[in-house]
Amino acid sequence: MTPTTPTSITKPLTKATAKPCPLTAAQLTELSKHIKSWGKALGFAHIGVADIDLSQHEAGLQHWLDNGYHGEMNYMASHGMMRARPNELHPGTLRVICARMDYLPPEAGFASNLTDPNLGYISRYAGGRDYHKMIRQRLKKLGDKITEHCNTLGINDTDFRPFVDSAPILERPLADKAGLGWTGKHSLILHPDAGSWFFLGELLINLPLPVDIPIKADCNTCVACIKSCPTNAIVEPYVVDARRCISYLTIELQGAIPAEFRPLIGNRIYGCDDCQLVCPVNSKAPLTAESDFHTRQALVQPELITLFNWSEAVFLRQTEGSAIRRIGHKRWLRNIAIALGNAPANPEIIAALNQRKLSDEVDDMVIEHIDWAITQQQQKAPLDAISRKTQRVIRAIQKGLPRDA
Ligand code: B12
Ligand code: SF4
Ligand code: SF4
Repeated sequence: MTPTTPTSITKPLTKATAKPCPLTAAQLTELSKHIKSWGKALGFAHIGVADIDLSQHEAGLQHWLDNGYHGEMNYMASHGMMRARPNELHPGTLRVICARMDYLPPEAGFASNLTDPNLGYISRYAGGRDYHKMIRQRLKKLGDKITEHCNTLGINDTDFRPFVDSAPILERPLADKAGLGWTGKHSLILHPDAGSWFFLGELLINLPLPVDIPIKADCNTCVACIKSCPTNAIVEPYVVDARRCISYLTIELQGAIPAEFRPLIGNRIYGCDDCQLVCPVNSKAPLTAESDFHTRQALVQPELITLFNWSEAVFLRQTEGSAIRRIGHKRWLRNIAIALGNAPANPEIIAALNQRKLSDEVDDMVIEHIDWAITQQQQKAPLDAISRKTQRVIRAIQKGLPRDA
C-alpha cells in the first residue's frame, strides 16, 4: 500500500528520554489495560504492545531489498535498517503500541465483481475514505489520553509518535509480536477470529509497558494464497516480489505496466485482494464498524466503460478523500485500459478506447496501453475473458465467503 508521506523523518524529535521510568510495574500494567479500553473506544478492534527488538527481521528485509523486490519503491530502500529499529526512527522509543482497524465493507460482492469482466474491481480497502489520516488522528488521541493519565501520576515527559503506513518501520513483524495475529504465507497479518481485512497503525512510545505475547497459530499446510495469486507474486512463503504484485503494478508503479502482467491483471483496476479472498481464515472476518470505509456509490460494481469515460475533473471529484486519488487520472486510465483489453470482445469497448485516444487527457504512456487494449479486443474470441485461475478464485469465494460473495 502507498505511504501517504513517503517515509518522512524530518519532523523534529521531541522530549525523547532514556531515563528509568518512575512508574511501578503495577501502574504500567494498569495503564496497559486502560490503553486497550481507550483504543477500543476509539474504534480499534485490537490493541497490543510489542518491544522494539526486530533484529531477527533485518536479514529478511535485506534479502528482500537485495533481490530488488521493492521495484520502484525507493523509499523502501532508504534509511538503511531504520525500518527494523523503531528507536532510531524515534529516539527514546521503548515500546510500540500496535492497533488494528477493520475495513471489510458490507456487501463486498467479491465474486459478482470478479465474475463480470465488464466491471472494474477495486480493492475493498480503497472503496471508502483514505484510512491514513483517520487512523493517525485516532492514534494521536490515544497518545494524548496516555499523556494525560501519566500527568496525573506525576510523569510529565511522556513522548509518543503515531504512524500508519507512512514510516520506515516494519509494521507487520511488530503487529505479529504484539499478538495482533500471525504472519500468513501471503505476508499479511491475520488473526484466527478476524482474518486479515484490517489496517495496522502504531504508536511509538517511551514507556516500558508490559508486552503482549504473540499468538500461537500458523498457516499449517495451507498454500491457497500462493497458488491463487494471479501473477505468482508470492515467490516463497512469506515473501512477496512487489514487482509482480497487482497492488504494486496498479498503484505504485508510475510508468508502463509490463506486457507480461497485463492479461493476468483481469479486471483489477486498483489493487488486488485475491490472496485474502482464498484464505480460509477470512471466513470469520468481521465487517468494518466504520461507515467511512463503506464503498462509495460510484465505485460499487462499477462499469469499466463508465469509469474510463470519467474526465479528470470527474475523477478528482469522485475520488475526493479516497486513496485512489493519489494515483492520478493518467494511471487510472492506464489501469482501466488494461481491464478493457481483458474484457470480452465488444465493439463499444473499441469505440471507447479510440475515443479516449483523441482526448487531451492522455499521454504516450496511456496511449500505448490503449493500443494494447485495442489489439487484445481485436484478437480475441467473445467470452474468452476470465482466466482459469480467476475462475478458481471465484469458486473459492462462493464456497468460503458466502456472505461477502
Ligand atoms: C511496501 C508495501 C506493500 C508492497 C509490498 C508488499 C510486501 N509484501 O512487502 C505492495 C505494494 C505490493 C503492497 C501490497 C499490499 N499491501 Co501493503 N504495505 C507495504 C508497506 C508500506 C511496507 C511492507 C514492507 O515492509 N515490506 C518489506 C518486507 C520485507 O517486509 P514484510 O513483508 O513485513 O516482511 C517481514 C515478514 O514477512 C517476515 N518474514 C520473512 N520471512 C518470514 C518467515 C516466517 C515464518 C515469518 C513468521 C515471518 C517472515 O520478515 C520480513 C522482514 O524482513 C506496509 C506498511 C509498513 N510500513 O509496514 C503496507 C502493508 C503491509 N500493506 C497492507 C495491505 C493491506 C496491502 C494489500 C492487501 C493492499 C491491496 N489490497 O492491494 C496488498 C497485499 C499484497 C501482499 N500479499 O503483501 C497492510 C497490511 C495489513 C495486514 N493485515 O497485514 C500494511 C501493513 C499497511 C497498513 N498500515 O495497514 N504493500
Ligand atoms: S495482492 Fe494479488 S497479486 Fe499481490 S500477492 Fe496478493 S494475490 Fe498476488
Ligand atoms: S491462504 Fe492459507 S497459507 Fe495463505 S495466509 Fe491464508 S491460511 Fe495462510
